[in-house]
Amino acid sequence: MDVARTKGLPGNLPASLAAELRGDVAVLRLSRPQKRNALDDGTVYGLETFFQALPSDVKAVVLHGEGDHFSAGLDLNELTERDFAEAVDHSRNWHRVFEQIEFGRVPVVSVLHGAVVGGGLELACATHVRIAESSAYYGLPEGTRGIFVGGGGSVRIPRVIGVSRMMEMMLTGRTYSAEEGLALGLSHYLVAPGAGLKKGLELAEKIARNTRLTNFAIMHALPRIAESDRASGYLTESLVASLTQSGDEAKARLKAFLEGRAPKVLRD
Ligand code: 1HE
Repeated sequence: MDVARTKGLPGNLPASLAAELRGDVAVLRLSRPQKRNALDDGTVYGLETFFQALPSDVKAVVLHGEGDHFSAGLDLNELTERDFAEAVDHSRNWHRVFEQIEFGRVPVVSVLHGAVVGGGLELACATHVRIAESSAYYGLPEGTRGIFVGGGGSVRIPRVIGVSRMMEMMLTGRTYSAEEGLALGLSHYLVAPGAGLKKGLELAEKIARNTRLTNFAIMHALPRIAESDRASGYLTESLVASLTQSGDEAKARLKAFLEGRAPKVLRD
């Protein structure tokens, strides 16, 4: 693996974010451990800067957190003085930024540990592949704090665990462990403490080897197809399938397999 580099990454990130390049994978770290990586406005705008300015040769991103927790969610200090209109703007900002992650240019792998709560869980659910270390736990304390999710959580989280489970989490303030989160789909992998970043880089490198068109189709077409009616879904799928197959790289990969030069699909 390459030695960490930062060349080409935006130099104007806030102190709460640290970025580096490892080959064609960019690694972004939430770096505000003294506040448990609580997401203040500066950090949220910094996420936007990072994802907007990703160098064109970056093919995947790994997002992780410094310290004992992935993220304690919204920085509650910023909540106390807002009026209604400011609160709407704040929520809409989170929506815009997290949409850039979910529907951005490259897939994002998140590495979760410790608290993954409130806005931290909303952020995690905007990423495409989630790896949990066994210390991870998930919660939506908004319900018991007298507020509501505002970072797109009510749109994304029910698509992962269902409306009923999210409702119960918010009503009772219950948390799910890393093991439970794996069973529910909050994470796709469960690894030992400290093993998440290595696994994240390994998966991001695999993702980076996919063709650009396929990654685009998986990130952008698949969720839209899944949300459309069947007839529109079948139509869109056939168009996207044809688009990806027509690429030179896809043709070369299929030919390589038929000539015995490409890996087989074997069990992990
Ligand atoms: C914070 C925050 C925060 C920690 N905003 N400052 N999120 C929550 O309701 C979760 C709130 N946080 C916690 O429950 C705990 O901090 C943790 C379980 C995550 C970690 O506990 P611990 O014992 O390791 O740390 P701590 O002593 O509680 O916190 C260390 C410092 O971080 C402390 O500040 P200090 O100046 O006294 O050192 C805390 O005040 C600070 N801190 N979490 C502000 N969240 C778009 S809408 C999204 C809505 C939400 O996300 S609501 C859920 C908010």
